[in-house]
Amino acid sequence: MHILILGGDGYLGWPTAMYFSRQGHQVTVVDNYLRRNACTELDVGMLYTVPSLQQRARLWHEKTGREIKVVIGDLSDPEVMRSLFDGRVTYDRAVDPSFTGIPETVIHYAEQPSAPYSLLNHKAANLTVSNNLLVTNNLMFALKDFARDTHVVHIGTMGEYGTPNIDIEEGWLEVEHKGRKDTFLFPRQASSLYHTTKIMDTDLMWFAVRTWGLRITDLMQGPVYGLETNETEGDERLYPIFNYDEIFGTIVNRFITQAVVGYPLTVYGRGGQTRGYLNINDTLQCVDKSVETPAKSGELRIFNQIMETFSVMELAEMTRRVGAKLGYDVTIEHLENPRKEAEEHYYNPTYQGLTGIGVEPHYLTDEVMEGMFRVVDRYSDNIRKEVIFRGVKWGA
Ligand code: USQ
Repeated sequence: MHILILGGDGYLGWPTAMYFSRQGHQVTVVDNYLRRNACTELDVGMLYTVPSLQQRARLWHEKTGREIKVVIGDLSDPEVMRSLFDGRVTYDRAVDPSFTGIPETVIHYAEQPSAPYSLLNHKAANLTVSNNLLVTNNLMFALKDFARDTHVVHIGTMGEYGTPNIDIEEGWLEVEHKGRKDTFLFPRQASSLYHTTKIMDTDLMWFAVRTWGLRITDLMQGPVYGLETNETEGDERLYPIFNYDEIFGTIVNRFITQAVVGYPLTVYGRGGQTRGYLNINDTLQCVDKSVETPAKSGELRIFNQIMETFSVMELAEMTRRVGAKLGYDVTIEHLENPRKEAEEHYYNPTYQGLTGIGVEPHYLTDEVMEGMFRVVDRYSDNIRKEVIFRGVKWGA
């Protein structure tokens, strides 16, 4: 299969590229280094230096003999997107002469992924809105014009639902109103501008599915943790981009980094905020199973991509417990919450769809966390305490 990965440089994009390449698929990655450049501009620091996409593809080739094709380009430019489907970008036919080049699957990660970044200021907000919506819309039009049978796997977010006071279904809700019934997208109410762009993505994709019969799987993913996948095999040059700063770092990765350098764990507010979490290896499994069993033509299939739920305080306590076992003195601090979000709330999402198509969940056990502590500790000299918390305020 030819798999096109949009956003191939990111935390999930590069591991996904190696995963499918290892399986023998033809993989092309596209990226414009938006996240790397934002990290440099904001001087956020990363746990280790990550080679460029071309360098990583070369390393991968040296290790496995497999090719990952790299295209550097801005997918919010419609011509860059269209060139991937209309023959302007040529793909290697050496492996299979009948290969048309049209990707059978597109995995769409090409978005500004950070909620705090989207609320830094009006410029970052506009970049988030324009990048995320234009990339998705450009993809919809390219598929309509050149590749209606191609299956899209898009990474959405559980944050689209927010924290409603009712059970969260997988994407859809049957509503009975004045004696009549219909099925609608589950009501969405995001708590950041970034999450709001993901709601708008879903709406753009639902329009394209209804109107042009496209086939799309939208994976509503929770925060991901971890850095080693089966393909990295302990070679740090193939590790994903790993942020621990307030803007691009996510909570589990941040808490472990904070624990390693003796920085009090930054619990925002009361810490009752509950989310669904998953291991980076399970992201790969979920995407893989979605690719293997694609959505039908004219179907927008939605899965909730989480494996278990935790509150912020539960994660902090676990980090403290595991850290103590390893000899770290971990403390917890409740900071005034810079975000506008419910700190105690009902949270009961359904998430059986992906296990129903064969995903086998891995959980955040003490052993898994210990493994992450060990890797992060190797880079403890690189950790810059001043980027851990800067307090980007939602309401300011
Ligand atoms: N939090 C803290 N302390 C911190 C960092 C976060 O208490 O130092 C809290 C936040 O207030 C929030 C929760 O932990 O309630 C999760 O925050 P996060 O920064 O790990 O995740 P979030 O901003 O929601 O976004 C991340 C990814 C995003 C993805 C989303 C899935 O950056 O790309 O879509 O997780 S979800 O959270 O389910 O919407």
